[in-house]
Amino acid sequence: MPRRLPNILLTGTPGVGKTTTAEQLISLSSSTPRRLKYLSINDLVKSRGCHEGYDEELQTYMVDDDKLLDEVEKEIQDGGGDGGWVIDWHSSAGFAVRWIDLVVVLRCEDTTVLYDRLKGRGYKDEKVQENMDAEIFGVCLEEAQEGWGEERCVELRSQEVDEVEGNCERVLAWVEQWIKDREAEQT
Ligand code: DAT
Repeated sequence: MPRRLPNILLTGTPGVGKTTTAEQLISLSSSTPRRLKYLSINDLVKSRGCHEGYDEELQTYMVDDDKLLDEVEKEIQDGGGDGGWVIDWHSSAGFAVRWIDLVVVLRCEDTTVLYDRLKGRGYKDEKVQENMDAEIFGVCLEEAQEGWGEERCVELRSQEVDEVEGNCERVLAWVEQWIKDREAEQT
């Protein structure tokens, strides 16, 4: 059974605005027939114990990828069911291509902006630098394009506050188009 709504992976370097954008997407879609559901992988890692503890030095959970991907698979019914998931994670590695219809890669290439956001979270200099390097080199975008191809990956700038709403509107317009295309295929 094809899913009724597309699944969207919202990815990008930590601090680019994935959670902010996902929350707004969920809120904007909540009063429409295309209600989207939020899946925070950060929360899943913690609530389902998909990790081998918290590394104080690296300021991160040591994620057990196999366990995590099993939990994601369960949660989104292996890409079956109704769909409509907005998945928030800093990586697309290990995600089955069939699970996801669109990968949205948020970008904040102005490193002074990203620096302030990451510092604001209390990250150590080394961790801030590591994330800024990942953003400069476009690591998340490259990873996503390798998996889904350029046509199923969209890169959106997320530097200014007012870009969040515009980005959400673009994603929602894409959802509408995805539905129309599926309906056309079935007739
Ligand atoms: P992520 O989930 O990618 O780690 P976030 O949504 O938690 O990022 O955002 C990090 C911080 O940056 C948070 O204080 C909100 C702010 N922010 C996010 N997107 C923004 C944007 N487009 N313009 C300005 N601030 C933004």
